[in-house]
Amino acid sequence: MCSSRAQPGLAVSGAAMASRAGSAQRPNGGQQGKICQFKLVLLGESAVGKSSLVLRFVKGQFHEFQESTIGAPLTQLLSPTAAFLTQTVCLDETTVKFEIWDTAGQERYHSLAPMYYRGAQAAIVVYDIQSQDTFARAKTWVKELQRQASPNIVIALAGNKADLANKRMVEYEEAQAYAEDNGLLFMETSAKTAMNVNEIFLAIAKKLPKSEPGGGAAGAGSGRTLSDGDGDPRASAGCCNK
Ligand SMILES: Nc1nc2c(ncn2[C@@H]2O[C@H](COP(=O)(O)OP(=O)(O)OP(=O)(O)O)[C@@H](O)[C@H]2O)c(=O)[nH]1
Ligand SMILES: [Mg+2]
Repeated sequence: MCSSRAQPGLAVSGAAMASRAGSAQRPNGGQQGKICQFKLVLLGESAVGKSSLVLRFVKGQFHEFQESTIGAPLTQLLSPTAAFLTQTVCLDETTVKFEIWDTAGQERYHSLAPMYYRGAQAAIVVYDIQSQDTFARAKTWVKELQRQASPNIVIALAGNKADLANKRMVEYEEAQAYAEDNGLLFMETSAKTAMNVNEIFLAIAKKLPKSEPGGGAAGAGSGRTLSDGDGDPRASAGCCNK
């Protein structure tokens, strides 16, 4: 069994991770079948909670006053408009390792987004349930991904800040219908309360194609290990190593 809690881990570069192969060592000493590594990008209007969702998923933390993303210290030279973290989800027979690119939502950085979603196997497009504008922006991100990202990209729509449902401006049903029409995974999330944060990453992990049929895609698990570090957004991921 994988540990069900995030653990402090090592800083690992994207290039180093991409070259890593072999089977996963479980904390109890057992061996898992294979490791699949995928590049995942978060997109959405500024202040919808992209960084907060990543922080919650990777470190189990939430900051009331999260700084707007313009870069993380280690990545500033290579990629000034996104932060890079990794996190691993254990399914029954597969370990899914996400290379997570948390982009800056400010409009002035829009033209740089393709650098991050190019080659991504998964994307989480985030909006704030308190704002129709952010939902409209999420739709334009989905369109852009459908036109310009990898054809098989798994896209999840996250209606974040679900803890503020009393100030809701986007109805659950409206977003769900949109997601259904466009073949997206959909969940309302809260980085603050952790509602559906692990779940949305887990749903993506399950939906991502594994190279071998039946290779753990349907398994349920929530264990994770943690590492974070710098890397190159152009590094490709998505291999399955037996
Ligand atoms: N109540 C509540 N506040 C949230 C939630 N998620 C994020 N926030 C707050 O919303 C603000 C913006 O969050 P960020 O995670 O920085 O948003 P972002 O999408 O990364 O913004 P950019 O980096 O500018 O693109 C911060 O003050 C967070 O504390 C949530 O689920 N609930
Ligand atoms: Mg951010």
